[in-house]
Amino acid sequence: MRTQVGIIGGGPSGLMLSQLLHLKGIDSVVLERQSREYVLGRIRAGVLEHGFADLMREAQVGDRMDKEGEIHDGFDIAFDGSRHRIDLKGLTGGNSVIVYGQTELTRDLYEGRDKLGGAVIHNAEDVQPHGMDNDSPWLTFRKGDERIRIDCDYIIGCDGFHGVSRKSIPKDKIVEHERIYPFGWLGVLSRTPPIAEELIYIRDKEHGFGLCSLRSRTLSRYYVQCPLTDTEDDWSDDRFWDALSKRLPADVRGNLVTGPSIEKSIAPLRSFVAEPMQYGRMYLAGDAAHIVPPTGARGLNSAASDIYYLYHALVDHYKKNDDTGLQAYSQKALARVWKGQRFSWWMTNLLHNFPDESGYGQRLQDTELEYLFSSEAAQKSLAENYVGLPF
Ligand code: RFL
Ligand code: PHB
Repeated sequence: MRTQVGIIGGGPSGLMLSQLLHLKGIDSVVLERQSREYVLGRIRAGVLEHGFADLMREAQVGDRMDKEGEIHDGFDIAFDGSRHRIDLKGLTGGNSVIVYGQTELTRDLYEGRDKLGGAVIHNAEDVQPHGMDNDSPWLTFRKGDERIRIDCDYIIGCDGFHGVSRKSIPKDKIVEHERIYPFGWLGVLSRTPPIAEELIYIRDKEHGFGLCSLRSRTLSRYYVQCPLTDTEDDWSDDRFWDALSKRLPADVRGNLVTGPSIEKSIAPLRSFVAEPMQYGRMYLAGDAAHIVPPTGARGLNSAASDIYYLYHALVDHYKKNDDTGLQAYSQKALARVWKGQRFSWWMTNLLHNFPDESGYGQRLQDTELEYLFSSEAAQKSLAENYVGLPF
């Protein structure tokens, strides 16, 4: 087989890039290790910035998002029993975010790929990139008993944190920066009406972080921080609702509608960046190159800016014979990635209980929140990062 751009990973990054390239007449093949059902079963992001939404529209898959996604002009932070609204719209001069699940947008991207006849190969086993350091790279994978080779001009690693792309780069050609947090997020999806119109981020001094989010008016998504040693089996639904309820500010506690969980999972929290995001003719994008703790809702949105830069760079290469975008890709993408890292780290520090933190550290954390609530300048900084810095 031969294609222009070989993409490893059929998550949001890989699908979005292949769809955008297709619309510009550039050929690609997406190799995905899992089945389509498996990819669509992953419950992850819920908050999109407008830059991401614009890419969805440019990729001609934004109709359902525009119809069913909810525009959110603000969210609450609850601390010490009271709630403070972060007025995203007012603080950013009219900006907001869109609440639309990653599952839904991945489904839209798959449908977009189907409609155009895009090549997405599922259950591709043992995918390997080769020859990235010369002019004719290729991919190999197994499908059943068949071993298949795809020659291409470029390889794009969109295969998430545990993917093969980044791991295929020689150790002396890449630097990895990492911070692991001493807790995880236990997430529950339930077919119940959300507790409030907008998201509520909670820091409870005694129990720690909580988050009330949603997917629709009938589907709620909640999180609480939990020890890294816990597993889903440690958390019955009753135990979860009790833990969440304890963190809720008193004035909304009565609005919580509980029900059976339809999904429950624990995600460890990690900050990670690999530099540079390129090795020869292979470029990394999205979670393959960097991840953030989900507290600032930046992960998918950071992936979107990588795809935006790569898409334009590849179009310039194929349509204008101009490689400046490709040459500048890593540097340009990383500049924005690090801002998302800083913000996610800051939000995580602001809102979680750190088991080993001293009294001094806890007082600083309290003061950071008190300062935030009292300072419009501090709220503006939060708001402009949350809605997404310009691409
Ligand atoms: P993905 O989604 O991990 O997709 C990578 C794909 O590559 C496949 N793959 C391989 N394919 C072939 N060969 C291999 N060797 C392969 N290895 C892996 C995988 O099966 C998979 O299909 O990466 P991508 O596309 O870069 O997308 C990134 C986002 O998924 C991620 O950043 C977000 O979900 C992060 N995130 C959030 N981001 C936001 O912007 N806003 C949010 O509100 C938000 N909330 C969240 C989140 C992530 C969470 N978790 C579980 C970590 C909430 C949570 C709880
Ligand atoms: C979610 O709805 O899953 C969600 C929302 C906001 C975050 C993280 C996750 O910061």
